[in-house]
Amino acid sequence: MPAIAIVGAQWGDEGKGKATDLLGGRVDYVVKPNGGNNAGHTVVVNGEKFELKLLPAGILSPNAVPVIGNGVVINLEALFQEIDGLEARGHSCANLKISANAHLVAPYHQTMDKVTERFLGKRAIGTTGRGIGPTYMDKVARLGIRVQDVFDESILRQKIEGALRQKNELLVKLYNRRAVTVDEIVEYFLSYADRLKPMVVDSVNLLNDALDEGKVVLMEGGQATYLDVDHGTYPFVTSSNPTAGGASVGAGIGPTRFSRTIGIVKAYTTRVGSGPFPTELFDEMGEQLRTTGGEFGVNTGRPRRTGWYDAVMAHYAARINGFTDYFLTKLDVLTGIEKIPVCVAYDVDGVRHDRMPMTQTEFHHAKPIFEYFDGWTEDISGARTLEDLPENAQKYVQALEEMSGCRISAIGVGPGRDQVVQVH
Ligand code: 2SA
Ligand code: GDP
Ligand code: MG
Repeated sequence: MPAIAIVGAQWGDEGKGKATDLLGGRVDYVVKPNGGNNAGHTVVVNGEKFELKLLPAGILSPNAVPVIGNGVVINLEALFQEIDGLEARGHSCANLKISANAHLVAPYHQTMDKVTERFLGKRAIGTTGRGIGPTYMDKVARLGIRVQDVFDESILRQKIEGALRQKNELLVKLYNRRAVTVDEIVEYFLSYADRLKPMVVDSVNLLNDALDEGKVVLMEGGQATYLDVDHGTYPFVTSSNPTAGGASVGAGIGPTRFSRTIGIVKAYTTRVGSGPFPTELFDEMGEQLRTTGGEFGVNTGRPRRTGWYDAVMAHYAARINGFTDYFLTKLDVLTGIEKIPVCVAYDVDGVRHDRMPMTQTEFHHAKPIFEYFDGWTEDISGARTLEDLPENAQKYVQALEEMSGCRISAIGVGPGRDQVVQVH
């Protein structure tokens, strides 16, 4: 009855989509437990590139049933655009299931996301502008609209009336925007009802029945550990829990059913949006990692900030999530670098920290203490076993494994589905 979770170990874009795709052929269900169309997962299948946002990357695996879990926030317009785009390319989405408890992004959530960012000025989070934060705010404030509400017009209207009383105060008085009418929002949601209805399920029963029958369920986390609203670099985080505990809540699968929790970690680090980043590079090497690694936002096209691998963060992420193993991705991007630095500790105002410091103020002041590893020049994109890797690449991987809190079970050596070194 294995339930497996895939979780980003850094600030996102570690290659979770590819990891899901890799396992997709061996699983029966792929669930997205958190986030929404702020996510961007790129998967390359036989040279063809797919960019998934709201849909779990598992949708590309014909034998896996894709599920959008209760913990997700859904923009219906974006959902159907994505489905239409995939179907136009010959990928059926007919199997897609959506939790009746998932929350819906309303047009006013997107407005509020953008205006809030503007109000924050220099302290802006650098959100994707997709209305994710305001939708989760309404969920917690009990002002949210859920998928199931779209099928009960009277309830839908009542909930929207309640929400708009507060929203319109904000929109008009504070944000200098026009008031939204109840009718236009009701109409917006109802216009999707017929298309949505056949996909809606009680995903808790669906997934737990599947586990009872011995099926394999994969939870595909969006964003990452250090974007987690509890464990991340708050306030520079997303508004959900993209960690393993969040996957349990967001899929409705109890923690005792998890058999494996896989951390996806890049061989270097990237971040998009604001916030502290101790190993960040501001020089030509940073530009080289960005160019070679293709580090640009899937959703917004923003250039990603780049830096070296941070073993302190990886070790702490392994604890937060209880990782059983790591998939180390994008090792090929480091090819040709003479000496590769790895952050093994921080210097915080003259004090050495081997572990994650307790406060954000300390983390903002953290300067990386590096250990240096010899690089390699050989093309490693064709490697499929550890022995195929040059000796220095093997040593780099082994060192990361020793520092990062759990074993490395697979290594990415290129974007393609088959470009993986399986470690036994
Ligand atoms: P939000 O929109 O409220 O979730 O933004 C809050 C923070 O979370 C970050 N965030 C992300 N970081 C990396 N990748 C994400 N997905 C896209 C991608 C990003 C893109 O895969 O490339 O296209 O720009 C993602 N989604 C949210 C965000 O940058 C804020 O720091
Ligand atoms: P996600 O959000 O974690 O799914 O990651 P993204 O898709 O946003 O970003 C990861 C990028 O790296 C994508 O363009 C992938 O195609 C690519 N990728 C994944 N694994 C590897 C790898 O091992 N090597 C290289 N060169 N690219 C990879
Ligand atoms: Mg991404």
